[in-house]
Amino acid sequence: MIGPDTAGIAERLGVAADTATAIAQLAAETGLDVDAAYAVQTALIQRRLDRGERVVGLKMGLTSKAKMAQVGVDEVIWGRLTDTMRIPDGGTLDPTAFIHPRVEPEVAFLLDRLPEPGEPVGDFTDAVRAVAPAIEVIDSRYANFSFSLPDVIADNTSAAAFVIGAWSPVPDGLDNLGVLLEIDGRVAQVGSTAAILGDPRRALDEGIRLAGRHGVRLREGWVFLAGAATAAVPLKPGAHVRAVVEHLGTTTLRAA
Ligand code: OOG
Ligand code: MG
Repeated sequence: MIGPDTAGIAERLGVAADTATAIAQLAAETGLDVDAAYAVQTALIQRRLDRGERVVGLKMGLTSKAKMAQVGVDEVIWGRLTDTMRIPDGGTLDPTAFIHPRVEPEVAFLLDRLPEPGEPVGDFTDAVRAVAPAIEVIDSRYANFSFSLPDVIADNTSAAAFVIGAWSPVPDGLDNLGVLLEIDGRVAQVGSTAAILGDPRRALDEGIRLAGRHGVRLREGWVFLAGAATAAVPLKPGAHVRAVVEHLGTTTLRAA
């Protein structure tokens, strides 16, 4: 049997992102399953590497019920972050370079040395050097932000951009910190880090395990986004976005 056209699908998704033009879902039509979808994601990232980008981290998706409910997919997924997706803290993003961008509040980890594949993480503070509040900008390349599980995996889990606040040493607990997303000084979402798999530290175990299945090993110095604690909110031109994570501080982003 001939499998799905990995390169062709990655090209369609890559062009959709480059031209900020939505496309129709494609997994059903092309017979993409989860494994084939991760192969498309790899090809999509390779397209970025070929033009000089570098992978700088891993992001988790759908680690909270709020997110699963918002997009109607209930499996934890992961995607890759590259250097050009990073926006400096307090920086500006041009929303017209995206299709229908949304922002969501996250917790970021700065990875330290990780155990060999298959070994347990052990002490979290050995694996993670620092933590920070973060904002992820997601932008599904599919029309109406509507997709199946393999569709969203192939699309690098809607990754578009991210902002990270100041790094802090790893606190004793990360499992019950208040999370706030403000747009133009008004509260848009409130939540708790407990929404992220009960404890965002668990997202790291899941990331190592799930990415490992596809031969991807997390590296020292990488950024790790544990997944949004709340539903995502549309990013409108001119908006000023602020994410606050209790004890970790604040990070901001402005839409041009
Ligand atoms: C998929 C990406 C989900 C998260 O933090 O849960 C994600 C999407 O919502 O389009 O990044
Ligand atoms: Mg996210």
